[in-house]
Amino acid sequence: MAEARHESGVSNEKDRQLDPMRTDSDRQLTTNTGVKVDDTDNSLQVGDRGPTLMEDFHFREKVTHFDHERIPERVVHARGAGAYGYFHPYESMARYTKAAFLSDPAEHTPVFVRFSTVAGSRGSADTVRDVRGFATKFYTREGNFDLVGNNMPVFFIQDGIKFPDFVHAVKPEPHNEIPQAQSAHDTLWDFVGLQPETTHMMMWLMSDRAIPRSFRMMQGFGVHTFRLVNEHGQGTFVKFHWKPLLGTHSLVWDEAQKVAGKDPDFNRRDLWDAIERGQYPEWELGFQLVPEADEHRFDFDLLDPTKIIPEELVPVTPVGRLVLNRNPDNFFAETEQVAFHTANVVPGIDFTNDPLLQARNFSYLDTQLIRLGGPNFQQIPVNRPVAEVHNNQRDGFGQQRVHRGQTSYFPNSLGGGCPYLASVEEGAYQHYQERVDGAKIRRRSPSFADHYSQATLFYNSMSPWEKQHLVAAFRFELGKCEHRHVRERVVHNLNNVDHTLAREVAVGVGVEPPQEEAVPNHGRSSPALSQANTVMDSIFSRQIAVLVADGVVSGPVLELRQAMEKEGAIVELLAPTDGSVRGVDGTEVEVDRALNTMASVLYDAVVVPGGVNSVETLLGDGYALHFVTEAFKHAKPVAGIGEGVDLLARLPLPGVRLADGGDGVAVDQGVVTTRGGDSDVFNREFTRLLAHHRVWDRELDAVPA
Ligand code: HDD
Repeated sequence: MAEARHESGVSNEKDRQLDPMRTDSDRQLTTNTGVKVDDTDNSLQVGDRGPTLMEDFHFREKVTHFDHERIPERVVHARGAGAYGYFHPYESMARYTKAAFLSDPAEHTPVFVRFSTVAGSRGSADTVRDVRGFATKFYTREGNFDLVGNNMPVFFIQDGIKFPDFVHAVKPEPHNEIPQAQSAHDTLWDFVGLQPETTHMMMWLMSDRAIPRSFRMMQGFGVHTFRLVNEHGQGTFVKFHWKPLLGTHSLVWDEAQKVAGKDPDFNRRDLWDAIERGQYPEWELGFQLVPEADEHRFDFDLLDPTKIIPEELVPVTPVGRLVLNRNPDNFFAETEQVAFHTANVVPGIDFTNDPLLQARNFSYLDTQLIRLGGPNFQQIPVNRPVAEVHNNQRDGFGQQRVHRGQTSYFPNSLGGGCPYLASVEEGAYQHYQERVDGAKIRRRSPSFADHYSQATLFYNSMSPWEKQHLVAAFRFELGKCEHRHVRERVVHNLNNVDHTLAREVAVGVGVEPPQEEAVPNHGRSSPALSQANTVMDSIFSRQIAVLVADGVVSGPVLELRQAMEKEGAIVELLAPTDGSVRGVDGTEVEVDRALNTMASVLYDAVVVPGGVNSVETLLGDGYALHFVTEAFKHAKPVAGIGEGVDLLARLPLPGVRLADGGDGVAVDQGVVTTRGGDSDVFNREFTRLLAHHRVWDRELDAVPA
């Protein structure tokens, strides 16, 4: 394992630091004190039939360790998946920040990234409707910088003092711990209806952003306005953006719910597999930069975390590239024990007075103390900086270092004055010297008061299919609320966003639609917010299912496979049973998986190739028929070749025009079919559809699957 890693050239400073701590258990079994063990199946007992003896130290140690194996899961973001990689800037950003890791394109900074859901516990499913965490630890040579972001650019609340209320509302209800990992329940919507500052974020949560196809296909945002500081002490406001190279793509809600059962590890597995295949996920870091002089230029407050800076007002400047190229060796040691903290910053990056950020700067350190059992958690391998650590903080549970010398205080003369202070010129962190004065007050700034304009901006920016999904999501979620007044209040609140939206949601959840428009829709939009405008130029790492049985005409299948794999897609042959099928020409074709172990929801597209007997077998297999129909329902490209087209003709695919007897290639509603046409044309059309991710203009609701 370690060798493979080095061979692939992934090794970096962090990797080398971890190496001595890696343990391979390819030796004789011992106790924790290193004593060799010859029997770990039978406890020490008196005679054949017991009792067990207290002196059996091996038994006691083994069971005691087991009894203590669990640590508290994260209070939010408990379920996650992580990976190592590196970051490098495209060019020096020294004009804005003195952070060393942003100053030299040649410098590759090691990173660890953890993606997560928020509401569910550690064992919940990946594809629930939820925000996704996107937390990056940069192991820079000036210390660790943690960018603890989400896949949505705004947040539910404006002040961190509301965080416990919000989390209590969104988590399973306290009396019965139902529902797991879901937002469709009364307490969340009760809170939301009473707390209008949640409105903008709820629009994001009801959008397709909340059900990403892959961690590799979602954006990341630092959310808050941070501050960059250059070597002259000059500050610039900044919003951090991560843009996935593969574009921002989502599942269909019906699909997401089914995936949660078919493969609860869907997103986690996808990340792991892509890295193992060498298809390393990549993101581009971008900055929205706002000079300090422009702080009050906007019709919202830069300190308000429920607001974006529309990209049309301040474009995103591309800054650098993040690549994830190594899976962790051990989930608990690394992904579970990694400890992020918004206050982990390096010289050149500073905070603003965003009250949510200020609260976070308290909360993250605090939570690690209970979660990781004491103040030495930074010494856990995944958390250790690659920068040197020297201070007088000693003792505490789990201290790993053996500090030598007589002194552990400052100032001292007995220890030669060590560790000694650094000057700012030598790289010491200096907090930005912002002038602040005012009375102590407990009041939300009036500049945070507009909760609707940007929610409306988001709504206006959605394509017709995104609006449809949004309305359907509100209907689904509110439809799960038992209390009518909860539904009513949310609908009433939505009327402040858009009258049509409120009315459409109202009809779906059986409450009286608002008669009057609360405020006129301002009509502005921001194209950058729509997933319809994302990257759609590649089928890299897309998963294609090809349904086969004995008698398949294998030639076009192999051609298709070759063409797709050349572009980085993954093609799997599924048959009623695993092993192999016999092609119509007698050749043996290897099968990747048995149909019943998979489901259409685990693929991006499906192909039914030709072969009279193969298609006849599949036509008699309800599972196969459901597979194709369901793929169609979830807006996926569907393809038929030869007799495979006959199978499609037997399915309830409303109004789809299929290839006739000629040698053409028909493309209709994202269904590509040919009876014997040009395979290049066929493959090209199929690739184009797949690169577009989904065929959103299809009528999906009519399909029974
Ligand atoms: Fe948080 C975890 C992101 C607001 C308190 N948060 C956590 C993680 C992410 C975020 C990605 C998981 C880190 C990991 O993978 O270990 N949180 C956010 C974002 C927020 C936000 C983008 C708003 C912009 N969080 C927020 C507030 C508070 C917290 C306002 C408290 C006042 N968050 C926590 C926490 C967690 C956490 C309780 C749980 C586990 C942990 O920190 O390490 O401290």
